[in-house]
Amino acid sequence: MDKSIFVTRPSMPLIEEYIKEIEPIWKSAWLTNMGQYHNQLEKQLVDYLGVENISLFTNGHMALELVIQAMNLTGEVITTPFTFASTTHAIVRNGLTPVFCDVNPDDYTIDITKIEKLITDKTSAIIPVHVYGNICNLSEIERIAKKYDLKVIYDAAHAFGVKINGQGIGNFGDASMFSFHATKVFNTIEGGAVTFSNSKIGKQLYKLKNFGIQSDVLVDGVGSNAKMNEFQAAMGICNLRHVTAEILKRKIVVERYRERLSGVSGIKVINDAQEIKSNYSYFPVVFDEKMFGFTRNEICDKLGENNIFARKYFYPLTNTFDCYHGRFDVNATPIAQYIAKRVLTLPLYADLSIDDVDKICNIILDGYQK
Ligand code: T4K
Repeated sequence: MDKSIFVTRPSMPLIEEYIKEIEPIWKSAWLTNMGQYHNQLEKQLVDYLGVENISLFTNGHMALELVIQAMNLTGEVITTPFTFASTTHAIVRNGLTPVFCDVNPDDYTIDITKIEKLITDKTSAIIPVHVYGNICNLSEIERIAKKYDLKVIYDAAHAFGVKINGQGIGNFGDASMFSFHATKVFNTIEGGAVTFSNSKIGKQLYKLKNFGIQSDVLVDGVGSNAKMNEFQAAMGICNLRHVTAEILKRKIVVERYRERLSGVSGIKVINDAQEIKSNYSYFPVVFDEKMFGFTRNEICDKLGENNIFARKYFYPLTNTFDCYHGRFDVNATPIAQYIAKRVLTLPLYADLSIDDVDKICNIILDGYQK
């Protein structure tokens, strides 16, 4: 049987490199609670991401939940349903109501022409998603947020290291959340971060991820526990040494996919925008069954029969989840619905060989009639 190919595989340092990195922990016996590795990684990420402020978390989801809490949002938050469960859950778990805006059909980010119609006197923020690392329309979102006095928190879980006109993507809006999960371009096993513009938010975030503790004798916030531990941070320090090379390897994989699949009738792939330095985090393909001759599900099954496990990110839409049954109008986001039914994210990771990409493309194109 052929080896299995999964949608992704974590980038990892050599085991020797990680062991060398963590050895001092046995002397210091300092395992967590904002230790030396945590602080070192924070500094290194400020440089790498080109941002002013950062706060590390035990995972991306808690980072998002707590930055929403730190902003003291109320009422309604405009967001998109074409995302991972985390984005919507983080809003709901803060006692807020997500109001779903449709996505645009070009890059599946929030449709900026539809935001203003959704704003009411209860709206306090917009939480757009840089889905697959595709960057939202930053200037238009900023214009709308200013006009209606709304906070903006970007879900940048997929956008680690992405730059626009040379500027780190974590510099936009009031804050951005990055995920450092094992499946991401850069990982700390589990992990995440918030980058933010106002240093007051930093103090709030620090407290919220550490039980609301201000000092030994003063607890003045209802905080959680979402600290990144030293083993996670050490993994991050190792992975950060290699991340630029890993992104380049991903780029080669993506270029091969594009070479094989662009221009095929009924297959939509997204190309790099000129002003964007991409991180090549995901490779989504949208199948129009009428033109291509096969449905997304048929292609997904065919790949599965060959031990190739592509994923239907992001199907189902979060506004159709069972846990939200009857709560949202599932027909309010028709473009997102169209894409979610047809999208497949193909395997993509730094060590995926070009032979494997060709094998995947051959299976996809098998039986396709020009
Ligand atoms: N916002 C957005 C837009 C997100 O996409 C995410 C996470 C978040 C927020 C929240 O960030 P975190 O709290 O996760 O930091 C995976 C990831 O677990 C999740 O981080 C990610 N988005 C989501 C898109 O994908 P699953 O449920 O699909 O993971 P799983 O376990 O099925 O893994 C996918 C494939 O990856 C496996 O088939 C094989 C491979 N894999 C996975 C793991 C965990 C490995 O090779 N090694 C591993 O250790 O959610």
